Amino acid sequence: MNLTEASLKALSSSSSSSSSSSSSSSSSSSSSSSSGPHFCPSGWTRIFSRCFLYVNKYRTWADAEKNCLSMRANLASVHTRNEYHQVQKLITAASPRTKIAWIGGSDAQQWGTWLWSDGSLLSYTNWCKWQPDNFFLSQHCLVMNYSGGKCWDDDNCIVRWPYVCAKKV
Ligand SMILES: [Ca+2]
Repeated sequence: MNLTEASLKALSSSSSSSSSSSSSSSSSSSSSSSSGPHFCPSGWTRIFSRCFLYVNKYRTWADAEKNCLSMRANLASVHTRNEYHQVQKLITAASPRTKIAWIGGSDAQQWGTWLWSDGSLLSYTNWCKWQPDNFFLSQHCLVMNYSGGKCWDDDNCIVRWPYVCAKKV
């Protein structure tokens, strides 16, 4: 569990136990309580042990991550080739042409050191040839479905792309 998840959990448990009057604060994710059955929320797709959501709205990487966080998720991390293909299928199903999309990798903190925003270890990679190239020394966020190879590219974090969120079931 990463820090963000931990703090969100702490927030939700304190609000549910101490303030019964403010029921609206937890309404957005009421169907996914940790004690309930292990389903993905409506609209999310289960891929192995996580729930994924493709959001076909153009956002910067940070705004995309922020929106994922508001749904108790992070931008998606991807750990195997099979998982990558499943996420690609999710995008293809929602979008006539497979599109470039943000996922949760970035090396903004330390150039060349790629991290997933959900705190998991970045070991599997699917970089396109010549990538990551940090073009104009300005590319520190990870897009998938780049070029004909539908592989990964580092892009400028303030470019707007659709994005994929993921969270544990
Ligand atoms: Ca690049």
